[in-house]
Amino acid sequence: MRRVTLTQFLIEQQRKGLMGADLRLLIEVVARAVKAIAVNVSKGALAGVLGEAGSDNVQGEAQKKLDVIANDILIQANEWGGHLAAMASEEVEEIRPISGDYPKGAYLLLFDPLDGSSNIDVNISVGTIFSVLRCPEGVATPTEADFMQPGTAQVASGYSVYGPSTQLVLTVGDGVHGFTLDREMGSFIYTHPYMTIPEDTKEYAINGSNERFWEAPVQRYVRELRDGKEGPRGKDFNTRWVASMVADVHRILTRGGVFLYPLDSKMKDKGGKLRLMYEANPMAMIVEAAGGAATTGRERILDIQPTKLHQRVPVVLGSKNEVELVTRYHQEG
Ligand code: AFP
Repeated sequence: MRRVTLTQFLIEQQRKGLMGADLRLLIEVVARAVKAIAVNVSKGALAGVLGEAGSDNVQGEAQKKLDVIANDILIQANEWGGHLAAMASEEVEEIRPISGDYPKGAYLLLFDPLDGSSNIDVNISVGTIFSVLRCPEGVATPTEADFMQPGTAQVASGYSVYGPSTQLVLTVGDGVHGFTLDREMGSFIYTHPYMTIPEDTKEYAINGSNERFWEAPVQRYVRELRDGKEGPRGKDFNTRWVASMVADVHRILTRGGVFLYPLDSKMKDKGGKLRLMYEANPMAMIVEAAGGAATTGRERILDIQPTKLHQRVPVVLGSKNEVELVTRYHQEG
């Protein structure tokens, strides 16, 4: 069997006119950073990388050592290549313009360096999420305002999941493609062409401990799922909740499902739990490109006009018919 590497795949995409050389380079550099993060994640306690870093991130959450390591790897890998005008990280308050020592490129890169990091110490899958925007025309030194583009403006997005194998999943708009890291060869191999999400599912993911804080439409939806065969849905549903968004989304891309991190009364003033620019937008682009849907319960995620770099939103994504039902329940109030 012919093994297609990520590099070959990207060159073929470029030949089809789906991306330029600079976007190809950008994705290759992110993939290289992902390999370096995978090495650190997989060493675990042997490399002394588990546990707290002793600092808080911009979200006020305790940083793990691997959060800091993954963030540094992504910044160092991407800043000198000439393909970026600026970067923004979920772990860092301000955007990071490309230093004057290096040439500037046409793209803005946003990333959540290590999503699900509270799972690291218990050896459960974590991941990296990234989103690529175009730097507005004529802007030499981008500011935060230049990042305030809706998810529909993303030119590429992707994530890696550091699990039993390391996988990289990405889209440049033409379908969703998955690659598995061959650790011996050090290269990503194209293993999952055109990943699709079935329209229907019997599996849902939500942190049920928040039930009493949810809004009525989400309480209704989940109650009906739990009522199973005897309830209005007429079929049994199963729950899965990894608490690493990458792992939950990856399962949905592999076999369907619906993922909810809805608004709840504990975090209403913050707007939700998950971050629009680093989690919701890139995942929504992937999920839609795979035939699924992604909303806040009220509106399509990709249509949101961001107002803040670290903005949070409610998220409902996955199998289309379930996402549409949740959204309808919100409209009905
Ligand atoms: P951490 O990166 O702090 O572990 O947060 C992970 C996350 O943002 C997302 O990946 C999970 O789906 C969600 O939080 C889990 O939230 P709960 O801890 O409330 O279940």
